[in-house]
Amino acid sequence: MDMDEKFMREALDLAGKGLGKTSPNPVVGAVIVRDGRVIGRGYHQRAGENHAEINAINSATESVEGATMYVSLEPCSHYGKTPPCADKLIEMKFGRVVAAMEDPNPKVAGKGMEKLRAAGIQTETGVLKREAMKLNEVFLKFITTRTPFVHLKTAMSADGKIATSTGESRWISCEESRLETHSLRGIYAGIMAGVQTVIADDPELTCRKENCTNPLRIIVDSTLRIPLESKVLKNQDEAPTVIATTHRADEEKMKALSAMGIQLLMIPERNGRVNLRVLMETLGTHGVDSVLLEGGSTLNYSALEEGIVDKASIYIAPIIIGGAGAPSPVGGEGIHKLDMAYRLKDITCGSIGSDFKIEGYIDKE
Ligand code: AOF
Ligand code: ZN
Repeated sequence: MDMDEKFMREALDLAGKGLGKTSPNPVVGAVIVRDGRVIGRGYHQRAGENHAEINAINSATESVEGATMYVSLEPCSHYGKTPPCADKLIEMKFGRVVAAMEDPNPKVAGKGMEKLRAAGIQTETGVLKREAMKLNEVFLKFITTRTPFVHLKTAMSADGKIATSTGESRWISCEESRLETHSLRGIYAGIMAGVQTVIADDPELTCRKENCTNPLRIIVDSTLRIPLESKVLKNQDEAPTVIATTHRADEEKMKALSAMGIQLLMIPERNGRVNLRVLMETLGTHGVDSVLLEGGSTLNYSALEEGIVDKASIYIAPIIIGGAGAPSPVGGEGIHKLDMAYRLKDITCGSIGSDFKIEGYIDKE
């Protein structure tokens, strides 16, 4: 087995431990190796704290002089909340630095590796690059666009329904799929749903796993139809909620919601609804780097149509519901010509519990 890949895999695994905790920073892992032995390990644990490289150096069991550092993201070259890691690696006299990918942060973008090379350190970039880019897909989108990475997640029956014709929807997917959804909620900064889903299902939209941070609950509601007793309006200390609305919002309702501690975002309209692109830009300015979109079907279509969706995960349960009026994951008007269909690329398919899952990225070309 390729030794560089072996150690980089370890660095990526370490990086993964930070998922959901480093926002808006990337997840990064680092492994220090001498003569085929790992002598130090570290990962970035939280924004504002030590970078992975520094944690690995601090954990080293012997001198790192002449050793190789495997790091899942190019070492930084800029003064942020912490000094440049590249300078530290030069000072510690590393012999070789292997990075999985270049840092897409415009402040770094190759300058970290360049600095190391100029100091006479052997460098290499691109080992397990695909895996590294996938691990930091949120950071990659956010640092270059300042708008959140949007992940559409839905669960449907084998015949493509998300509820029966009478509106019953709990539970279509199996327990394993639902658990995975909760893990996702724990690593996304925000979770978004439309008011129709709130009215129909009264979901909590929290992460019900141990030690997980609740995502910001984002409800899209252009006229403020949300019932004041909805579960998403409760427990604001543990899981805050923002409602994206428009100038058509009811004044009294606005006052009532504000009094409950709910933040309202006034967003311009597009076709009579909340302009989702503007909403994403607004959320970006509030530091929300990632959004898990959990429908319902009208909002899902609007999100696709406005081009804000980056990734989609579709859980398919081995049940058949039927009913011409039973809803499917994506409603709205839909496309008219097949060649206009939204297409997934880089897809992965597999089974989870008794369900089947298909996942991919929206092809924006
Ligand atoms: C991290 N963790 O392990 C590495 C990062 O604001 P700062 O000083 O924490 O810098 C954040 C930037 O540093 C980040 O956008 C990325 O470009 C670079 N590398 N960041 O949070 C790390 N290696
Ligand atoms: Zn750094």
